[in-house]
Amino acid sequence: MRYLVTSALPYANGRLHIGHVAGAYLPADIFVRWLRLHNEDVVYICGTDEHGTPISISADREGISPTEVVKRYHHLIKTAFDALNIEFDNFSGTARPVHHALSQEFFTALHDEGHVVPRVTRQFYCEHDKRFLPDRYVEGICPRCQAPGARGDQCDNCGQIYETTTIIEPRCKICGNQPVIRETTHWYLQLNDFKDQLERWIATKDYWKENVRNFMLNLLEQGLVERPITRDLSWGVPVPLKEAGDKVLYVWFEAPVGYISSTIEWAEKIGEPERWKDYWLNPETRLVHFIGKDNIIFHALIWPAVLMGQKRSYCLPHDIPANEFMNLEGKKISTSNNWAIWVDEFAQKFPADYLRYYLASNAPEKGDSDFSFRDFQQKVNGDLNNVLGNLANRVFAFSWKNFDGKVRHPNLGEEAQAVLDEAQAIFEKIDAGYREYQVKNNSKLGIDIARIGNRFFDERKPWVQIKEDPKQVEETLWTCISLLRMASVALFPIIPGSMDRLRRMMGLEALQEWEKPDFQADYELDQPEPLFFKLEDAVIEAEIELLKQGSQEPAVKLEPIKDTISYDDFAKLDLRMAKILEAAPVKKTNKLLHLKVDLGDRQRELVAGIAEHYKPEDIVGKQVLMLVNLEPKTIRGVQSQGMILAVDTGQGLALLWADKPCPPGSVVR
Ligand code: B3M
Ligand code: ZN
Repeated sequence: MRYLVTSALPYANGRLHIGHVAGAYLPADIFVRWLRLHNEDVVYICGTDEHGTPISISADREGISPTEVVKRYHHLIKTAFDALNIEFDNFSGTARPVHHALSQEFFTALHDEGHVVPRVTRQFYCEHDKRFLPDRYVEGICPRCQAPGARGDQCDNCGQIYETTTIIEPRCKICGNQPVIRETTHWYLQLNDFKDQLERWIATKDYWKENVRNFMLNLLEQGLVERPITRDLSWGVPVPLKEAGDKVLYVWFEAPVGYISSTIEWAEKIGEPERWKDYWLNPETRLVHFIGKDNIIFHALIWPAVLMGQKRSYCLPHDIPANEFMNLEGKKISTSNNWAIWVDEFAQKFPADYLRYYLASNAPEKGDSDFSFRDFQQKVNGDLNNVLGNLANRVFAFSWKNFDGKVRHPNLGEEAQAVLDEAQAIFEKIDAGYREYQVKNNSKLGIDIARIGNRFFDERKPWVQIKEDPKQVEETLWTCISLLRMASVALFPIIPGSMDRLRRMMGLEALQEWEKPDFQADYELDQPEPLFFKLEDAVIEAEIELLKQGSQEPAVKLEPIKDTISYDDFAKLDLRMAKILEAAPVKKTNKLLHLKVDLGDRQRELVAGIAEHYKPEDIVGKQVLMLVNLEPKTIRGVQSQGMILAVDTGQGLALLWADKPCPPGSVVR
């Protein structure tokens, strides 16, 4: 079988957190590893989503260009995937030329056939910022489910997309003002043109996950409305029409095309530039899109329609395993509130397989799941250490001690045979489970195989039997090693690194294909080393503390920008560098410092509300920015002649220094 597997393209505007990984990446990587073990022909594709308002808003916020945002986060995201051993065949980005060209071709094909038509439409416009406000530039209340915080193009709460202008209590994300509605022209995809084809196609998808199928059936029932696929933005793929001016393609129109452009890039990299066609232009290819539930509508409805409207016949999605979300310690993961665990950071502290195992055993397959550090500790200590690691340790130690690491295939008695049969039945279930993306159940079943081994070991008591019946002990050890070997195959897609090591310790070759249980082998063991180590309470407590602290850094509350002033207004401010000569607390308050400053030609005294943030001895001798022509005011009996300036960071005040020494009194312009 030929497979093309994709994971949703993460926006290149932030770091990767565990929620992303649990939904769209780890399950895909596990599936792909399992396919490869079965010698299936599979290409696993991803890349960063580098356009759209998520990127341009981040760029505005960080004061850098979209290109810089994309470069920074593409790199960080890729590093995080590497750290977790998520192995794509290609990891591209949608700002690359090959993607631009292909996306435009996609648009043109639809346009040529009349599936895309221009419409004069009403759109939010911010009079303050003098621009149209696409998608995430507007926020308000969802017109469908009434949830607050709904974005212009989609509501996070109900997953619905809607006509932006129907959003309730809209606000401009840049300045906080209420936008007005203006007319502009956009190009609309005529989804209805594909209605029959979509319905026939969906009818063949009875094997889809229920959440995805129901979502689709529901949409088809509601009726397909035309969707605008162009935007007023300066960052994106230009619309390939003269009359479109400098509008760009809607990010959700072109991002899925990234699956193809990334495959083209892959084909070029391996030196077979035509190879991508073997996958994408082959109706037999099983195209599998791993995504989060908020992406269903784009992958299961709009993207297939876009593919149907092309001149070439592309394969359509075979399956769309969409996962639910993962929460963190009972709360929704939120990057803006810093309530998140960053994968790159986490992978520096813990082995990748711990996270892979935990996320797999807790995968949000049917409903949302929760990451909790206690539970993480318990799964690592309980399952990996106490069950799997323990079986390996005791069997290896015992075999070395008594048999010099050589365990020969015995004449199997009934008891041992029954144990092997029991494990083999589980092993086969696991194999079948991977085909259905059953990551969660398979992690449990894989550990169950080792559990059977521990039970058998305990029953047989080889530490007693070694004196009375060494033959039986050999049988016990061989049986347990056979179980470990089964586990090393069964769990390989989930925790490949540890299972590689386990096989090395068993004197086996690295796993190349899905190995059926071997009940004939003799073993010459390698020196054992612990497979896993325990997570101590102190380590876990420190992590919990860190998470809580991090989230207490309040995200800076941005205030609306004040009304425009003229240069003359600005020029009225007399700003200078002032050198602090003396500083002392003002009596009976803990907020104020009494300062004496040098302005070159004169000295001044003033009261500054910085005592909670700076100690007198830390600022004496420093030069700070000061407004010197503010009208004097008496504060706590001191005449304050001016004001020193500081940044309100949300967590305190930061004084402003110059980055070169400057004579006291130097003017700021
Ligand atoms: N970047 C949305 C997201 O990260 C989007 C996925 C694109 S897949 C083609 O949720
Ligand atoms: Zn605005």
